[in-house]
Amino acid sequence: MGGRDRDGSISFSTRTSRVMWSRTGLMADGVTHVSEAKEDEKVEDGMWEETFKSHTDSKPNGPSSISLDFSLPGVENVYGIPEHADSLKLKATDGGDPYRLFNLDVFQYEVFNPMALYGAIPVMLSHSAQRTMGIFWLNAAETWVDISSNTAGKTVFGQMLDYVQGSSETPQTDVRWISESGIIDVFIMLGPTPTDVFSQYASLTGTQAFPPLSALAYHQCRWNYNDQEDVAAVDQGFDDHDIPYDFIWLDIEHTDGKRYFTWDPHKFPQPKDMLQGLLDKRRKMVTIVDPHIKVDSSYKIHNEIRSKGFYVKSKDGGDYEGWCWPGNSGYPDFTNPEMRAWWASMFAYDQYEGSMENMYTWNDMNEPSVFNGPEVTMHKDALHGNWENRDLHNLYGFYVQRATAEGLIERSGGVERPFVLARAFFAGSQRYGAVWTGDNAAEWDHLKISIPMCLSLGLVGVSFCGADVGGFFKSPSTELLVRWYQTGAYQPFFRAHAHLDTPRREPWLFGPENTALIREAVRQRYALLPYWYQLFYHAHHSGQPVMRPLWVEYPQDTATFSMDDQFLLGRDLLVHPVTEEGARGVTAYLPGKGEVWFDVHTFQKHNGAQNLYIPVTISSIPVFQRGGSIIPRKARVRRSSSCMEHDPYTLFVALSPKRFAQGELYIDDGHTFNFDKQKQFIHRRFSFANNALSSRNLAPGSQFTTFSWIEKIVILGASKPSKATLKTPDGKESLLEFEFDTSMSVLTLRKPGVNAGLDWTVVLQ
Ligand code: NBV
Repeated sequence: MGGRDRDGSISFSTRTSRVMWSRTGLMADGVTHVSEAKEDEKVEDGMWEETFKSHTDSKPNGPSSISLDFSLPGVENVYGIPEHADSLKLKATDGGDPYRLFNLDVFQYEVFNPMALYGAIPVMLSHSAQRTMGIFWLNAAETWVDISSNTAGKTVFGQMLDYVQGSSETPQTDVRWISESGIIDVFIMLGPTPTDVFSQYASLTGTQAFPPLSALAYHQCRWNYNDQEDVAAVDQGFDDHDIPYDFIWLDIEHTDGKRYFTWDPHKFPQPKDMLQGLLDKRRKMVTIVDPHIKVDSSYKIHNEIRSKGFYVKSKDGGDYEGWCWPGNSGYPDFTNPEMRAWWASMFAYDQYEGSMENMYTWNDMNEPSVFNGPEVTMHKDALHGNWENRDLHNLYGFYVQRATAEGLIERSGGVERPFVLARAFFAGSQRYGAVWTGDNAAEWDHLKISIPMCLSLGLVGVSFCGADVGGFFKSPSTELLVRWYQTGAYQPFFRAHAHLDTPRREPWLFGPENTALIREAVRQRYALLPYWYQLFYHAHHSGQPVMRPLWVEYPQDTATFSMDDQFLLGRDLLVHPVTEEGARGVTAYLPGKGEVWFDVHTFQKHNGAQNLYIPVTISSIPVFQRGGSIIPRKARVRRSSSCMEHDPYTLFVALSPKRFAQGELYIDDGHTFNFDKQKQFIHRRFSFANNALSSRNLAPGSQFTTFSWIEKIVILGASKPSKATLKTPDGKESLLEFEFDTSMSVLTLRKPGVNAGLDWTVVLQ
C-alpha cells in the first residue's frame, strides 16, 4: 500500500501484475507478454484460455490485469462507483467480495450487495469534514474495487474508547482498483469541496444533458401496453381520474417480432394516429429500441448492418451472434463512429416509419444482454474492430445511448433536445439522457435502495436517475405502491413500470382512496416542475447533482455522512420519504445549526441540526424547505406539463432567521437547444432582504419572453405588515392584497400579477 500523507492527500502505489500495453500497442505485443510471463509468473491453467460453464474465453493476448492501490489518510467515508444495490456510503470489502464493475443483465438482483449490475462508473469520492476528493479510474474493462478501512466495523463508542486510551490511529481508507486489461489512466480530483469535485469531474466527462421539461414529469410504462386501443384507454384513464402524465411507453411487444424500428401490424396498425392522439393532448410516447438485431434477411435494419460490416465480430472474424428477444441476433458495433452515424440516421422520420416528433426512445439490454453468452453478456473475445470486448465492455451501453440521442437530435435538424433512457451506462453517459436502476422488485427494500442508488449516480455526474415505481418484478401491496409513488415523485426520473406477468397497476385500479393518494403525489411533482427544471439547468451548466446526499451541502456535519433514507433536491428541499411498511412516523434529520426548515405542507418551522420525529399517515410525504430559500411552483396542475407552459407561478419564500431569502427562476421553451445556441431563456434572481422581495435579471442579453406571471407569493416565517406595495421599473406602484396567518407566521400576497420575466419589487411596511 502507498505511503501515508497526514495532510489528507492521496498516496498510491502500483500493484500491476504486469502493465500490459500502451493504448497503441494493444494488439501488437502478444509476444512481449509471453516473455514477461516467463519472467515473473508461471503459466497456470486458465491463463491463455478460460472456461466458464459452457463458455470458452480464448484470451488471444494472454492473461492480464492492472491494478493500483490508493491510501486515503484521514478518510473514513467513500462513495460512488455505481452501479450497486448498496448503501450510499461504501462498505469495507475485506473479508467479502469487492465491488464489481461489469455491465450485466442481472435477473432479480439482490440488495445490499456489491455484485455488478447494468452500469459501471469507475469514479469514487472520498469525503471527510476536511475535504472531498475524487478518483476517476478511466478503464472500461471488468473492474473490481476493494476497500479497507482501519475504522470499519468499529462503533463510534469504540473509536472514542481508542481515543481516550490514546490508542487511536489516524483513520485511513485504502482502495485497490483492479481491471482486467487496459492502461493506468487515473484522474485525481482534488476538490477540496464537493462542488469543486463535481465541476472537476464535469470538466473531464461533461455534464448532464438538459432534458426536455416534459421528461421531468410523470411517465407511465408497463411491459406491455398491448395495442392502440389499450394506449387510448390508459391515456383516457388519466383524464378520467384527473391524474397528469406526460409519456406513455411501449415495451418490446409493440414491434413486429422484436424487430426494432417496426410496429406490430395488428396491434399497432396506425402508429401515427396514436401519436397524433397523444399530441393533441400535448402528451408523448417512448418506444423501446434495443441494440440486439434480429438476424433475418427480410429485415432492412439487419441487412444494412450486415452489408456495411457494422456488426461486432466473433474471434474468428464472422459476425458475432447471440440469443436475445428476437431469437438469433447480431450486435451492432456501436464503438464504430460510422456505425453510430448510420444508427442515428435510422431515427429520421422517413426511416423510422410511424414515428413522430412526440416519440422518444428507450435503449434497454445495452450491457449488452446476450441470453446465451457468459454471464448473459457478450464473450470477452468478441471483437470491436481491433479491440476485444474485454477491453471496452463497460462502454458498449454508453455508445448505444449516444448514437440514439444523436439520432433524435438529427431527426429534428439539430433543433430539439432528445430524451433517451438507457439501462447500461459508463462515465459520461450523463451527456446522453437518463438511466434507471433496472429490474427491481416490488419489495420495501427495493424502494429503500432506490435512494442510495440514485444518490450514488448523482455524485458521479448522472443526475437523471430513477427506479421503476411500484417495482418491476412481483406485485406491490397497495401501501407499497402508494409509498413508491410518493418517493418517486421526488426522484429525478419518475416512471411507473411493471413486468409482463404482473397484474395491471394503473393508478386508478386500487380504489378511490388510493387513487387520490397517487394523484396527490403526482400532482406534487407537477407543481414542483419549475424547481426541477431549474435544478437540471444547473446540472447541465455546472455538473452539480440534482439529488444530493446531505453531506454535499453540510460537508462538516458528520451526522450526515451515512444517510440512506433522506436527501436534498438542490440545496433547498429536504425529502425524507416514508419507505417503511406500516410506518406511524419517521425521524428526519434537519441539518444546519442556526438554520430553519419549513414543512412544505403545514408551513411549520423547525430548527436545524436536530432529529425531528414526524408522525405520518398514508398521505404523508415529509418534505422541508430551507429557511433562506425561494422556490417557484405552479399551482394549477393540468393534463400534462406542456399544458401548464403558460401558467402562472407561486413563489414560496422561506425566510432565514435573519429574515433573508434567495432563489431563482429559469424558463425557456422547454424543448429546443435555443436556450444554448441563441441564449433564449429567462433566468431571474429573487432576493428577500430588508423586508423587500425583488426579481432581478440574470440573463441580460436574452430576448426570451413568457406569458407566465406571478400569481401569488407565500412568505414563510414572516411578520404581519401594514401594507405591501408592488413597484415596477416604469415607476408604477400598487398595493397588494394580503392575508396573514398568525399561528404559522405565513404571509400570502395575492395577485402581484407581474410578468415572470420582468423586474419588480414588493416592499413590506
Ligand atoms: O423489455 C422487457 C424488459 C423491460 O420491461 C425491463 O424494464 C428491462 O429492464 N426487459 C428488461 C427485458 C426482460 C426482463 C425480464
